[in-house]
Amino acid sequence: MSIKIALAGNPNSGKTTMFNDLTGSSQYVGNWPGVTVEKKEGKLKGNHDIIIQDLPGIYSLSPYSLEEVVSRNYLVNEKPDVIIDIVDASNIERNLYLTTQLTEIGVPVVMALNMIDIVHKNGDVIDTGKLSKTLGCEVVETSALKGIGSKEVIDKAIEIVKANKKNSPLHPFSEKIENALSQIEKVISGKVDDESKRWFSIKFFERDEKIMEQVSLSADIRNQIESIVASCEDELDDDAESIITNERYAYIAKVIDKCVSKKNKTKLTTS
Ligand code: BGO
Repeated sequence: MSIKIALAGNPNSGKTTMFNDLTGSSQYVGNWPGVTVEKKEGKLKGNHDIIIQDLPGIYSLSPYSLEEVVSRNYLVNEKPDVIIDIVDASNIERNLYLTTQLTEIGVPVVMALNMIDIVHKNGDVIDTGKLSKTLGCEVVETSALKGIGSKEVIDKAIEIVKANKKNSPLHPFSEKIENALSQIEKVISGKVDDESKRWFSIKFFERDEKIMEQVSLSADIRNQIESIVASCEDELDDDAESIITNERYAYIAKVIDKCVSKKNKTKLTTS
């Protein structure tokens, strides 16, 4: 059985280092169709049934950059069997912004908590068990530069695919938004596949035109979605996109508070 694994992560998270470690010389480099964004694909060293698709380095899955659009189209339309989310553990807070979005797509996610050597060197501690439980995905510590953990990440990813495990997005938005999202989910039911309906409802909530164009929705459905979004905006007195972004940051701050202890915390003084 051939398995498709996608590598996603922020620029400089160690994605290329991990990709090279996993694939060795078995790589094909080209461009994504129609755009001059580099496309790298390879086969896992020692098991050529495992195809590894390297995605461009990205911070988010917004519609505003070519790299992000290429990545999200691949993840949502081509549907790899599993995503390996490469996170720079020494910059975990910033990197989790993408993670919150990857876990909404409906494809299982395994997190490679990379650059863990730097975290250890700094004397910081990340509770990977808590992180895994909180985010609802497997977390494996890695140091791609030293070749540590890459095999474990791949093994976890393959195990998840073979067991047909799904990760449920545990990242909840506040009640009002969750209500709006479930109303949108109902309205678009049957128009998108079940596994991706959360992703689509969030994108529709954000009025993401690129995604709206991909799914043919009648004028009536569009109007229903617009009235759900507008009434939530009214209640929360903010625009839909900012509402989602701010809630992601608030959620990440809570995750960090729960799972990360920094040796050198910036201390607040009263003087
Ligand atoms: C340079 N640990 C540590 N300590 N470093 C790592 C790890 C890790 O686990 N993984 C990767 N790196 P990319 P993207 C560099 O290139 O794979 C390092 O953008 C340098 N180069 O070696 O390129 C990796 O593909 C000169 O560092 O990331 C690389 O995601 C001085 O992180 C950098 C210092 O990795 C980015 C570092 C000329």
